[in-house]
Amino acid sequence: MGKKTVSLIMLLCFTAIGQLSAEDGSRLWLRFQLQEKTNLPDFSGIQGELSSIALQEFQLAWEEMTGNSLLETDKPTGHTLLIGTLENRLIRRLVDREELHELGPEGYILRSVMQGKDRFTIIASTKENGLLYGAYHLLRLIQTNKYNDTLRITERPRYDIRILNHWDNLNGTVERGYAGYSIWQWDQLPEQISPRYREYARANASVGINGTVLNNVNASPDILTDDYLKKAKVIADILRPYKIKVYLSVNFSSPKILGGIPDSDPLNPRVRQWWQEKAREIYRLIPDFGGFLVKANSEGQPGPQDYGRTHADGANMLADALQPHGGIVMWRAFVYNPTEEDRAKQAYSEFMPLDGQFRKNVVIQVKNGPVDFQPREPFSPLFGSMKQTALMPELQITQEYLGFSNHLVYLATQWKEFLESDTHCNGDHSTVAKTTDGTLYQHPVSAIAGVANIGQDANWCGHHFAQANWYAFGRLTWDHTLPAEEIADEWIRMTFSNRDDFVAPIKQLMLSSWEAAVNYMMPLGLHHIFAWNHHYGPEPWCDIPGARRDWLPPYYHNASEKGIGFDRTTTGSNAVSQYCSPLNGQFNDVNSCPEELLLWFHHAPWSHRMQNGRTLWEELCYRYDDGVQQVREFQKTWDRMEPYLDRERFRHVQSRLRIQSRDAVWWKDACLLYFQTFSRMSIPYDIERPIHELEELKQIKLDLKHHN
Ligand code: BDP
Repeated sequence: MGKKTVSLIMLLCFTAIGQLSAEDGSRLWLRFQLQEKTNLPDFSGIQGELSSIALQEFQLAWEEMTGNSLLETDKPTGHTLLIGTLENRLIRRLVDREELHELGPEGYILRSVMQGKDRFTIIASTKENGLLYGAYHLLRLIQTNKYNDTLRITERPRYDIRILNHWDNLNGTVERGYAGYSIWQWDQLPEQISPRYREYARANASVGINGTVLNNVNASPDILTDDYLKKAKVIADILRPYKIKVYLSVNFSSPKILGGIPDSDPLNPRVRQWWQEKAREIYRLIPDFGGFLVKANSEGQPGPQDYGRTHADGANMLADALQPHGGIVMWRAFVYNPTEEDRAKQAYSEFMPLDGQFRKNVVIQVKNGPVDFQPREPFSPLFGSMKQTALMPELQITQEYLGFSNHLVYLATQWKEFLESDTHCNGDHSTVAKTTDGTLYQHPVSAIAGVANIGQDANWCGHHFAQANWYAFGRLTWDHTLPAEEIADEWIRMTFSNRDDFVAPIKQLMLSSWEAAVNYMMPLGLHHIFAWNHHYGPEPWCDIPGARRDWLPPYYHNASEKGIGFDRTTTGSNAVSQYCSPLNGQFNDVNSCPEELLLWFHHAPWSHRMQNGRTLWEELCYRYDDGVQQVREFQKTWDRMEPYLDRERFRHVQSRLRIQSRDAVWWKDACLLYFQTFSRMSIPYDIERPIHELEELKQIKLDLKHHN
């Protein structure tokens, strides 16, 4: 038997074993499947510092992909992979120093270079951070069959801080978490260390995430006790080699609760001193500690307003404590009160007057929309408007309002729509991304956060496809100009298969999945019509006497015989005025308001004519039905994919799609049956009839019997 035949047999055996072995999703997109030789670079050796984490990670992956390790070599011949900083003599010779410096500590060059007969693939950076990201870039190219011998890649991240927010409680539960208990096993730390911590670090580093807030924004003061800080230190030590900094959410009342001080007033010198000492204590344990995340005076959390002080007073006090150590404060703008003012206006009303009053190491963390991670919202009007203060977008990776981990919803499309929204606040093309990444407004630091969807489930995120959202979040924080499609493409290839017959339909499915969910849940700008407490299913009717109005669906949809939607025009709450011109005018006019946001900004009559000629009521019916039909198509597409993947993941996704399909019908029926009780003049909705027969239904009387 020739050498070639033996390796072919080995390859086939490996592939067969790979297919038989359990695929529980635990390896995420870092599966490094055994590759066919034709897909691999013809590296003859590797050169770099053995202690380099980038080199180690590359070797590890290479071994998985080839079954062999790469030879370390001092004397490059053939095709050498060269990984190094400017301390490496060869790198100094082959790479322009200036060019490298311009890319900063996290940027890198990934390049193919010929030197006489010798070929090099180079990963160069001024720091180890860049080498690590470069190594993962090269691995991604190999895994997705995109490696070639003419690479000319220079990269640097768009945001400085690319951070996950865990809403994980110290008792192991996760607020709005749908993938099991928290991965942080506080009860076992610091003695026992879960192997998952390191896997978590690798996964994050591979997509460019460089920070993590370990605990819930609804923060227990205990996190700042000696015990918990020692536990946090252990996690920080594990994440550090992967260039991930640890941050903590803090409770504003900590000085009072832990320090025995009578209050936590930010202007009280004893309180200020308590925070300074706490900061020193933290930095003794975690020298590169990132800083604090704070939810203050929001949903019952304590804050500076408890003492008649402002958000700026509170944030600046913490910023002063962290400043000597290089830490930052991420102060959240998610604030609203049960006042008469439209909830969507409140963050802007509270924070705009404070613009310019925050310390340089404070970043205001603003949710993408003005209300709360709804399936679709316009961007928060703080973006673009607040110019003297650094603002960081907060996205929600966990699907609190998008079907938990039961629904397949790829969120990169939603995030792209948000990041590319033009605020017009600094002329045309002042997109949200450009107003926050340092392009248009310069601040000492730029940042972006995502609420994590990670838990102890074997597949980390509950749904195999929810991993794509973790992945996409990282990729977009690194480069928000990447198309959602390209990110999906990479993820599918690395997570499942490179086969085009699989990649193309699944990519299509992912790209339409967010719009489908908007359709079957809350089309045309409807929002917050969930069951008020768990946020899973529809309850547009939910009205609890005595409860806060701004937690209840009727506050948001305002359905009546006259019409439906929240009037935020100049004759309504006037939220439109918080947007820069010409958006304010555009949103204000029912004829120029984007139809996707119609009911966000307008209370429109049921008979309102849509651009396609349908009435609003008809369009609502069609949208809900479209959503249902789309999910049914997803099911069919997925069923056709059976031959391309392992049984375990196939079945898992298949059963989740079944739930999603059932839920989509539930949403459609609940919302349409409820709304039509108001829309009497319009065509009735009949639960038994497909909506596309709507035209014929004009004469048929509503029959609610089936629903009861
Ligand atoms: C809401 C969640 C709640 C969070 C809050 C927040 O329902 O659990 O605590 O946001 O962001 O979406 O603080």
